[in-house]
This record gives sequence, structure tokens and C-alpha cells, in this order.
Amino acid sequence: MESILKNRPALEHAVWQAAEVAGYLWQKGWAERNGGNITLNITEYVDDEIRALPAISEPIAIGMHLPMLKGCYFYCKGTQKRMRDLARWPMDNGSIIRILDDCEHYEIIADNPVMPTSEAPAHLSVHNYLLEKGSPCRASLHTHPIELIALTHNKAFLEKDVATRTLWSMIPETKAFCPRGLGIIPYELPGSVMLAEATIRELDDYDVVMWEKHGVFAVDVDIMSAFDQVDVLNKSALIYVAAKSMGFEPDGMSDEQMAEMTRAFNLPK
Ligand code: 2HA
Ligand code: ZN
Repeated sequence: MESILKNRPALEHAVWQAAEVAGYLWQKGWAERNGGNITLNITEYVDDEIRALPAISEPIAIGMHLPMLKGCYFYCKGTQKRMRDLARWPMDNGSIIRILDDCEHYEIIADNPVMPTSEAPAHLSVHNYLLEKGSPCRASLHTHPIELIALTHNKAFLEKDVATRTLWSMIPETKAFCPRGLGIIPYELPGSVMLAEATIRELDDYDVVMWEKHGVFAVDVDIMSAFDQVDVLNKSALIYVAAKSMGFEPDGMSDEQMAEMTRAFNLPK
């Protein structure tokens, strides 16, 4: 069978961008074994021919009703698949799904019947929420960035915006490129409905949220931008770690320097 990506350059670009990001996640050590997830809302690239494609799986229950996703299509990483493999073979380690009209089931349509990640319902509920609030974000990323996760093993960083302020103050670019900061979600069982609901609540105020002692969840217009936000935040965490391992507490930028930067770049307060 021919790949659904053939002669569809925009769709091909979106999927290969996910592959490129998957490679970075592996290289950074953020994607051990099958760790992490990527889902892309690719509905804008779907044509009549794709809409007419037959299913290659049975309908699969999402476990919830997601009305905004009616007629939507997603690229999802496959369950138990590795990011380092997805980097080279995105259509063997992920698949394209169609949400059915009942908004409670999906079916796989291409290229192979690769079963989506067990976290697909959580990611899909986030996409449902993004559409509901008119957000332009079409990509969601879950990954395990080492230094950011390490921060959450200290209770002080679980207080609202403490981690954000420390990370922003390590290097001016962090607030410029991650202006909404890092939301913190207290520990919940991975894959649980509670975790998905808490994530959606925090996404009102943040583009990147931290799941305590587990990893981050980020949304953005495309997957490269979602990766960039996590990368910038983790870079700040690395500077913090470097200073601590040199034996001192980093000063961080002063409040005046932060305020000046916020004004200069027209950032939210
Ligand atoms: O799906 O990282 O938390 C892989 C994960 C789940
Ligand atoms: Zn995880």
C-alpha cells in the first residue's frame, strides 16, 4: 500500500517534523524505552480522498465524549513504540486515526494498523479542549526532560510559579520564548483521567505543564514549537544544576532585570 504521505507535502512535513522531534528527544535522553508521546491534529491537511479511506482497524473506544473532535484526524505515536524508532520510521511507529461521528470512537486509517498510545484518550481530550477555546495549538508533546523532572523532587519547586521564576531568571531568553512559564501538577497516576483533567485545567494558564516526578506536557502550534518550549525550560534547569554543582546557589536575574526584559519584549507579566 502507498503511504498516505505520498503527494501530500504539507501532511508529510507535519509527520516528518514529529520524526525530527522524536530524534531530538532520544538524543537528549528524554525518551528512554517507549517514554513520551506525540499527537498532531492534522485535520487541516485532510482531503476528500483521505476522508474516503476505509478503516484498517475496528472502532476503538476513547472512553469519553469529545464533541469538538467530530471529523478530526490525528497522527499518534503507537503504543509501546520508541521515539528513536519513530525518528526514522514515523509511519511504522505511529498511525493516522479518524474520530468517528459519535465522538466516542476512532479508527485507524493509515499507513498500518499501529495501535495508538494508551495515553491517546488524554491527548485527545486536550485537543478537544484546545479546539473548544479556539486555540491555534495543534500539537501535543509528552516527554521526560531529566533536569526539569529532578526539580520536582524538591517540594519548594512545587509551589505555584516558584520553578517558573527560577527558570526564567537563569537566562533572559527563557521568559521570551516560554512567556507563560511552567505549570505544576501534583503527582497523579500516569494515564489517569485525573491527570488529564488537571492538565487541561493548567493549560488555561500555561503552555507547558509539569507532571510531578514524571515529565512535561506541552502544546503549541506545531510539534517543533512545543519541543522548543520544553528545550528552553530544560536549558534553564541545566544552568541551575551547573551552578549548584559548582557549589553555589545561582543569583538569577534581578527583579529589575526581569521587569526590564518583560517591558522590552512586550511579554505578559
Ligand atoms: O507513553 O511516557 O507516561 C509513554 C509515557 C507515559
Ligand atoms: Zn511519561
